[in-house]
Amino acid sequence: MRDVAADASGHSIDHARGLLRDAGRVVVLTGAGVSAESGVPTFRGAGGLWKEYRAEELATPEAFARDPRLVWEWYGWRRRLVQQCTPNAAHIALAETAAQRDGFRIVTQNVDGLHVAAARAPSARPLELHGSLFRTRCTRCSERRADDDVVDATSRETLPRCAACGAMARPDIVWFGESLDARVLDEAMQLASGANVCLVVGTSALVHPAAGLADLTRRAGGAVIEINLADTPLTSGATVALRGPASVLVPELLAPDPAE
Ligand code: BV8
Ligand code: ZN
Repeated sequence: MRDVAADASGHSIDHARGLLRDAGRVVVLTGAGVSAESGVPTFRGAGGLWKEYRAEELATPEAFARDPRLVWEWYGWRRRLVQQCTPNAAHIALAETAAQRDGFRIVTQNVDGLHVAAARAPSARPLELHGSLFRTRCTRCSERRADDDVVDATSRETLPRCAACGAMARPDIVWFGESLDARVLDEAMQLASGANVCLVVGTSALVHPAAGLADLTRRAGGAVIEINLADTPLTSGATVALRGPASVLVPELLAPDPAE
């Protein structure tokens, strides 16, 4: 039985809150839409373009091999942009719930680090499926390093270098055509197939394998709650689909019952 409300009517919210209340294990899957109200451009929304490039054109190993300076210039721009942004009410409500409630885990496609910034406890730290804007990885020895410096992309010589072996460093981000970190993907699939509820927030659900996680929950008999401004390929299979901005609907959904 699917309960879709054009807007987030009380009935649907109550239904979704009931599912979350009764759930032992919850996995949350987020996309760019959860950070849109923090000012982070989404991929397919108006801000999805940088200069004349689409994200899918620059976020590939081929683009980096062809012109690492251009790709680093893009990631440098995104890093500076995101450093002006702060977690919104959706990030904060998710982090607070994950800190207070066992079996409530956040899995994100976002590389903006806003779920990490909102986390006040290790259990609230998200699984970052696609990496982070604030980490680099060596192109030779794969050494990973936290990095929130300003990127100097004036020439190949000025690009970030590996502190261990001196080779060129790349953003520690999963590009299109590249496999996700096997340990991270495995943990995400375990969480999804073991969850009673998969809460999907702000994703167009077009990029795989991330988009397949909600189906794992559904196939295991769990419920899927979707929060988005518009329909997605997940809507038809969702138990409850709520329409509205994440920063409003997520806190409403996760607020403790008045009685409690
Ligand atoms: C891989 C890091 C092995 C980069 C990213 C199966 C079928 C079809 C294709 C494939 C498949 N398996 C593999 C593929 C190929 C590919 C893929 O899925 N292509 C798509 C485009 C069809 N997948 C891969 O390449 C993956 N690797 O599978 O390796 C392999 C390799 C080759 C072939 C087979 C197997 C790697 C994918 C990871 C790529 N890296 N990010 C960077 O950031 O620079 S993906 C990137 O795009 C994001 O991380 C995210 O995953 C995706 C963007 O989606 P969203 O986050 O959802 O954002 P979007 O803008 O699209 O939507 C925003 C949504 O929010 C909208 O619905 C909107 O309505 C809503 N919204 C907006 N505002 C709000 C809101 N909702 C609520 N409130 C609001 N305020
Ligand atoms: Zn190295």
